[in-house]
Amino acid sequence: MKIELFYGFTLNSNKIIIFFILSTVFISGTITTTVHATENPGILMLFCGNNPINNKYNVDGISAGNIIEGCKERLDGYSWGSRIYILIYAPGWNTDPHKLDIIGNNPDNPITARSREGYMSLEGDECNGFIETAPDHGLFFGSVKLSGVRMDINGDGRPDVFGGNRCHKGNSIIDDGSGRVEAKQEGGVTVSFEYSKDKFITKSALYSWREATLEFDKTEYEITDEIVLTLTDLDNLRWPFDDKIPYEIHIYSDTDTAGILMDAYWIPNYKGIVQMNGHYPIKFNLTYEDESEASSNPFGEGSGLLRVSPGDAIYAKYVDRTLPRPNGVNDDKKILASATVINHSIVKILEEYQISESVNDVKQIQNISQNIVPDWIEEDTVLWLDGKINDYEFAKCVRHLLDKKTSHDSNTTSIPIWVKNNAEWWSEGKITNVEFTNSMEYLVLTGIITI
Ligand SMILES: [Ca+2]
Ligand SMILES: [Ca+2]
Ligand SMILES: [Ca+2]
Repeated sequence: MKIELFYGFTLNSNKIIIFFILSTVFISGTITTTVHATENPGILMLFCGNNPINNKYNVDGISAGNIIEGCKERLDGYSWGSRIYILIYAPGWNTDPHKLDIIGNNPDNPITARSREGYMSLEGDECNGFIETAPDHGLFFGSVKLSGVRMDINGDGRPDVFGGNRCHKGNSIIDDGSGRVEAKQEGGVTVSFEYSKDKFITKSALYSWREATLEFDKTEYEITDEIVLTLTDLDNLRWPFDDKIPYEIHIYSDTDTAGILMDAYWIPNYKGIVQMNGHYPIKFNLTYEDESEASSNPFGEGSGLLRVSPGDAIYAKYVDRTLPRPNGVNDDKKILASATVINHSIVKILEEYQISESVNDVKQIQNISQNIVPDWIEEDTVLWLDGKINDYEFAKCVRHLLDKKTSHDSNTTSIPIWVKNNAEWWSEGKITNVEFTNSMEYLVLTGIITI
């Protein structure tokens, strides 16, 4: 439910309640009695999809309402490495209006977090409780991290996450949070605050693994293009919150089927829930002449090199070991992507023949059809089909054919009308180079050449 208030805020139902509570506080002045023992203490908890105190912590002129207003509530979509930012509005626990009070590490009034796999409690003076956002706010901030379970995510045989349940001690509540709970493939995490004896305020959120995606930044590449391939797996780790570990991507082409292995690393993006920003890009270049070469840069910022031939498909493969149900915890899945290297040999031939809307050009094609195919073209076609010569060499044969450097004999076939249509559409930009190249290959294979 969302309501536009006359104050100009858009608030969801929880925030409206808090808003009215705060309005009451502001209108009636300070509340001097402790309310955590009363029946209706007005205590509320929010899970924020962003860090709600960023630049607002203990700053003059910022009210508790300002901070709550900045919390983008999020109750699902977390994963096993997520940090959940939490606000608890508990005015009764503002015991000293001149001091930052702390809640949740009192053994009688603990804050706890429970997931499907884990349980963590802040009871004990040494644990980082939740800290008041300003001396007289009655609003408390903390965070709980989902710690995963001991598991190898990237398939190198060594565990990358280690799980574990513990409260944090002696470090910064603001930066390091309050504690961590184990979380595996999917489940719910519930945070609870016993604000008064046997009285609890709780909030729950869902977490799950997600299937990765792998995307090239274009569908067709020039040989000179730098290729950016982006892995997105929201279940992987993020430096500096976690270890900086590589995620291996296998890159290969029709010409180099062995290809190269490239390491992808997270590009830092701290906006909102870090777990929702899971881009792990790699860059590489193409070559016709040189050997393929993986990047030697340990942080994945250098460029690799992949050997290709004109018209090749290029492929990328990543193995996602963190899959949502109905997959099991031990399942993995190959995530694949592909793109094409533009075949300039054939495109250039066609450009030389200036295929366009003009009648002359159609005649030109018709002239080609009158050409006679010599035996060596047929032989090369067989070699090409068998993969013994590459597209580039074959394209040279086609060029030769189109250059009419061929002898005439009796073997004549005509070009199918759809190939001519394709030529026309291509010249008008209605179909892509790849589509047209395919029709040219068809022309060569079946329109002109009969094997
Ligand atoms: Ca206080
Ligand atoms: Ca590993
Ligand atoms: Ca995944």
